[in-house]
Amino acid sequence: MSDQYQPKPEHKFTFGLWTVGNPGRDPFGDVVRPPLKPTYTVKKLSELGAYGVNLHDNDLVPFDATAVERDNIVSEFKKALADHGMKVPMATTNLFYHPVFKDGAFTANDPKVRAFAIQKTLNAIDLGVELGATIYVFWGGREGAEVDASKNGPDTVKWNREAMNFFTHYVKDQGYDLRFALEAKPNEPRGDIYLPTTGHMLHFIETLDHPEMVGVNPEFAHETMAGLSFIHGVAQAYESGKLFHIDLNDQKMSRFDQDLRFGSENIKAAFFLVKFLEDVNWDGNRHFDAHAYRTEDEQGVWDFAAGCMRSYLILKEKARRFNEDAEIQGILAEIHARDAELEGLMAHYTAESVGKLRKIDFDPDTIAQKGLGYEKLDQLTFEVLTGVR
Ligand code: GLT
Ligand code: MN
Ligand code: MN
Repeated sequence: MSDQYQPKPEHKFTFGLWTVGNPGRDPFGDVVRPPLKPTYTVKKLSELGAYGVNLHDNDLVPFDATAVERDNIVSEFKKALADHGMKVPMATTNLFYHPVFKDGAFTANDPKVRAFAIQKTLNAIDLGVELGATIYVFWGGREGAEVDASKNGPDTVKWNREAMNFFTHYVKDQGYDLRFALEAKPNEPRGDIYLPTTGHMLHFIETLDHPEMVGVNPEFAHETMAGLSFIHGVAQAYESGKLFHIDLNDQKMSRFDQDLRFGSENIKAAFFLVKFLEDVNWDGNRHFDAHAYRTEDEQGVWDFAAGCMRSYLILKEKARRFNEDAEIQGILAEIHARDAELEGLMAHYTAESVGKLRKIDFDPDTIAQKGLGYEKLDQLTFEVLTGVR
């Protein structure tokens, strides 16, 4: 293995405890791997070159743990983090596994369930902050419906909003350094999940009491399940200052949430994503929310984790080559040729610019005759990716 592709903490790669810890259960079959102890996962991931681990409250502390058990588990885990120089940059709440959440958490019809979900999340926020997290993810996997007669659409949006507002006020009151990242998914485990895409989330955020504290956590698999372009959603979130976190994995379109090893399916889409994050020098962690195939034993799990990071670094190197390729850059320079006068007119509405715009004598037929060279550009991209250039 070339050292160039060896992950290091400075690359800021993180994994959820639930990702490498995924035991391979699916709706048709039981676990295929024994559970991994969180402290062992910390050690193994640090040996592979990761920067940190992220977790749900119950990935670390069992749902029914007593306060004393909780404190013992947390102090043992903190020791493992310190021993291996690992961080917990992000935390989240498990609001989907226990049967109490079968009809949702913040959007369950039963107010007792909604209140319990808020109580559980307050405790989980405290846990995340205690471990050093500065990003808190909300993935509302059970916030949805199969029976549309069962819930009133606007109520579910309102309840979701009230919960988010409750938590932003709590975080401010506590003086925590914590921002929220909302993660969308179109379906699974619910027939339909509310706020199903990153675009829905971006609008919802603007309706909150403290929108500045809340951004998104787009996931490659989830946008792809919805048939959408992940990179376009990521770019929009970034441009709005809302790309607080990211879930990297891979996915075949229109299927169940596969959470595949990063780069394993859509190489070109993964490439443009990595290129984007690196070109804009995005300062977030490169978090992998994926898991090993069900066919794997523990060694396969570490092969999977190493593969996610190595593939990212390989694509990063390909992005560097793309950016330095004279022929590609020549085509891009032509495609991106600017027109300061016209762009100045379009940038801001004024009555004067309307007058000027109306006077320009465009020749649409001539403009339309120009070929744009995208065939060549895309072929050159393919050649960079396949190592021919
Ligand atoms: C669950 C889900 C992921 C979310 C996790 C965070 S939980 O594994 O499939 O996409 O990011 O709650
Ligand atoms: Mn995810
Ligand atoms: Mn997923």
